[in-house]
Amino acid sequence: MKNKINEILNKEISRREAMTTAAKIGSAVALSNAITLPFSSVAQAATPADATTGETVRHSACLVNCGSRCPLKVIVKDDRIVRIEPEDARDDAVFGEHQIRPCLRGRSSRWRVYSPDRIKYPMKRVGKRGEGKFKRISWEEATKFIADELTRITEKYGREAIYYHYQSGAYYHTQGTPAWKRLLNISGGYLNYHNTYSTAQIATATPYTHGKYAGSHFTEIAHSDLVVFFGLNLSETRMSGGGQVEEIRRALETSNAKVVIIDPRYTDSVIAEHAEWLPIRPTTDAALVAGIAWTLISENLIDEAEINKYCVGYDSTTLPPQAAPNASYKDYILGTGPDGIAKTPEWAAAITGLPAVRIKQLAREIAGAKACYICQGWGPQRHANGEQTVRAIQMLPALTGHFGLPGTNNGNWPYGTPYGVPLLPTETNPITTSIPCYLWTDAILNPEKMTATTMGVKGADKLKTGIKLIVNQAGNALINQHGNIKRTREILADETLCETIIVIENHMTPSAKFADILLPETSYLEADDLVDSSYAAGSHNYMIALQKTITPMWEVRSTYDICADIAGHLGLREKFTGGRTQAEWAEFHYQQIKEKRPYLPEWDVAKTKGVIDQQVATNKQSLVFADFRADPVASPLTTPSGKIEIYSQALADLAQKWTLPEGDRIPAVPEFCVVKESHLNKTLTEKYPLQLSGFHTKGHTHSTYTNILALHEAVPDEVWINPIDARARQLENGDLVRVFNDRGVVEIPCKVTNRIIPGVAAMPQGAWTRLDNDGVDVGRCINSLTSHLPSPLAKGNPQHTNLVEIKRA
Ligand SMILES: Nc1nc2c(c(=O)[nH]1)N[C@H]1C(S)=C(S)[C@@H](COP(=O)(O)OP(=O)(O)OC[C@H]3O[C@@H](n4cnc5c(=O)[nH]c(N)nc54)[C@H](O)[C@@H]3O)O[C@H]1N2
Ligand SMILES: Nc1nc2c(c(=O)[nH]1)N[C@H]1C(S)=C(S)[C@@H](COP(=O)(O)OP(=O)(O)OC[C@H]3O[C@@H](n4cnc5c(=O)[nH]c(N)nc54)[C@H](O)[C@@H]3O)O[C@H]1N2
Ligand code: SF4
Ligand SMILES: [Mo]
Repeated sequence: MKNKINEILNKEISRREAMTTAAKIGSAVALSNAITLPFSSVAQAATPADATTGETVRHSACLVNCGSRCPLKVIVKDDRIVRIEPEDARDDAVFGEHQIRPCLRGRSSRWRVYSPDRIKYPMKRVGKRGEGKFKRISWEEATKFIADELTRITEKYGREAIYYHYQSGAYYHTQGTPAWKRLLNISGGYLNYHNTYSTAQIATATPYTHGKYAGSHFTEIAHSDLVVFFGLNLSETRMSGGGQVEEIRRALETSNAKVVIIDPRYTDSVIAEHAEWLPIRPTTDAALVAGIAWTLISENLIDEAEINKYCVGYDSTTLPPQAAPNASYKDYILGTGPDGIAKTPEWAAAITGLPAVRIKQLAREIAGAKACYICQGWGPQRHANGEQTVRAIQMLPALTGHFGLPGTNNGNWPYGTPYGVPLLPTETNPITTSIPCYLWTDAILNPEKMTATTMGVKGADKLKTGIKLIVNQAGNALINQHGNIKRTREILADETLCETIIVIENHMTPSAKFADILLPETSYLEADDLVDSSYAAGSHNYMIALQKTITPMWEVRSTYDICADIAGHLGLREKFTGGRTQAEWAEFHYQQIKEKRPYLPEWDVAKTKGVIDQQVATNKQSLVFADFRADPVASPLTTPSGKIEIYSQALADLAQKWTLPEGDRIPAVPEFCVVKESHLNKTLTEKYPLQLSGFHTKGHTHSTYTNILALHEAVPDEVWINPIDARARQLENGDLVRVFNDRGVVEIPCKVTNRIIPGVAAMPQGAWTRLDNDGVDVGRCINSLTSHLPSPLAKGNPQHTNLVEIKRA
């Protein structure tokens, strides 16, 4: 049987063929009937692996970027993965039933390993760039070619021409990204990026208001009576049983707090948290906050002396001396500021789509709550005005005093507390120049325009050279995940711009097709490592040892070994390895941890345990701003004034210095800024009347897991549209539609549902782009519709801000 499976697997099956065959036989994947569906494997989870069946248990983990990190119990027979189960719950005093359960994606990882899309050998491009035509080469040829290209590009353009692209496909500790960064650093460095596709706007804007950036853990909700979430959707985006979704479930069980969720979509979180849904127009949260603030001030629901004790710029008494006398937040809200508009609930209602009466009532509820926990997800900030939305939401706790006390938050998102597993040391990058993560295509196309005051370059006034060599490891943002795919394709297809593209992948993704050199890496089920819990584990943290669950297939290799070989060609092998194998680095890291935690078992035992240790953060680590609340003078924030900066002088200065594109603004107080692509643009909406927002779907993690057909059966990629909008277009649920704007066309079935606000459509992000002969994206990738124009301050991705029209295909 094993030979039979290998025979089928080794046959080069194209993705299209596999899909057609799968459809024909009605099975998720038609590779072999010996491989069962992941869902049936869950049903078998109760059967323990034992000697009589010839099955053994191995331990791995799902290393994708969903913010969680789930251990996987992998059942293996004859060097084949036969099923995946959740790790057993540890029934001890600390964790009770707290089991780190993987979601449907992690449990289907076997299909990632045995996918017909797997890249099996190192390959070199033979066709035009992007065509996806390659020939097999040896590892020796591949690693020598890369070493030579690094040398050639360095000599011709300098080291800033080398770029390590944003990626988040596999959070390894001893291979993958840290290995590449170590190699690039010891051989001369590379052009850096700052901020990410995930949090560009929130991570950039928050320090201006709060300094250090983090929120209270959701465990605080156990002490709240009211919870207000803006675009926070844990039930679909933080699904691990070891992470935040579990944390919030328990906290709500204790407090029974009322939950209000503000989102254009009626998300699974609204259901799971028994919440009230306030359907809002995308990009308008700052207007909602302004309407709430107007009510708070007009109805005398706030304590201005208290606000002025903790904040700068609420009213004219605490404005910095450089500011105009009517530049305060209160002036902005009451209409006595420069724009002269009172931000009444009626004004906010016309913008947000929410009834004025509900906006007023929400203001009263927040003011009247004993302990209100206010938090935002990252959807509201992934917009063209995201920075202002972020700072506006942070106003609510500041105005109502719901911060620094049990049951409260500061309006920010709560990062997990790491366990503390070290990464392979990357050494120091001799290059300090850095570009905003979203602007790498500009750094290829127009490097001369990339300066500190126009495009947010840091560490230098401007770029010395354009990007000429890209390393793209475990990422699909080379094509699929970046805004405006058509534009990206055109830039990358021109070999005179970026001369060399190196891709390291598991699968033949849209990005992999743009490689000049394509290298196959192990999947995490074929790798050894020692990893930490991820950033959405909440107050819970743990350490997992990964074992190779099967022998790595074909010629796939660990990037640690690949990078060591490239280093060898550059005469740097010893410097790269530091005299250790990858396994020895993992052991070395473990010994460092064990020195601080002597109770841990010896490595030989630990490395076979899967989850080695679990901890929970203390209450003090969980609640933010407690010291500041108790004494703002003795325990100031890390802002320039030490207070919450409602008016930011730093932003006012920056707005003076920077050159912004027409229409872009960086106000010093959190104002509602109208974006080019929204319902408020009366010209553009004549052509494209629907706002289109993306969201992170249960069906995949970005584009990882997208090629698992069983997951498509469970969670199809569909565009959500309200029955009112569907009726106007004569669309029925399930109809194949075309979603289009000036940037592209996507063909996708529609889901007609009241779970989306009228006037707005929503599409899951992460499907693999695939163009038909007419250039229509039949792969259903939203980035055929999104724009690449960056937001004003962070120069971040506005990928949720789009206007489209929809018609039947
Ligand atoms: N299943 C799954 N989980 C994931 C991921 C995945 O791809 N799949 N990706 C992971 C990663 S890397 C990240 S960065 C996070 C992303 O986490 P988020 O950025 O929080 O996820 P999104 O789905 O983009 O947005 C969250 C919610 O915000 C809503 N929203 C959009 N625009 C607005 C707005 O203007 N105002 C308001 N109030 N709400 C708005 C969306 O409808 C959505 O329900 O998720 C992580 N978890
Ligand atoms: N329109 C729109 N676009 C978005 C977003 C959005 O909300 N809307 N979200 C953005 C966000 S928040 C993010 S974080 C990015 C995510 O974008 P990326 O970081 O590019 O994430 P993925 O699309 O999951 O691509 C990861 C790749 O890594 C590969 N991979 C997985 N495991 C391994 C491994 O062990 N080794 C190697 N070599 N490869 C591996 C997978 O096969 C996959 O192709 O997308 C961004 N793009
Ligand atoms: S995708 Fe996230 S929640 Fe799902 S198994 Fe992987 S780490 Fe866990
Ligand atoms: Mo992300």
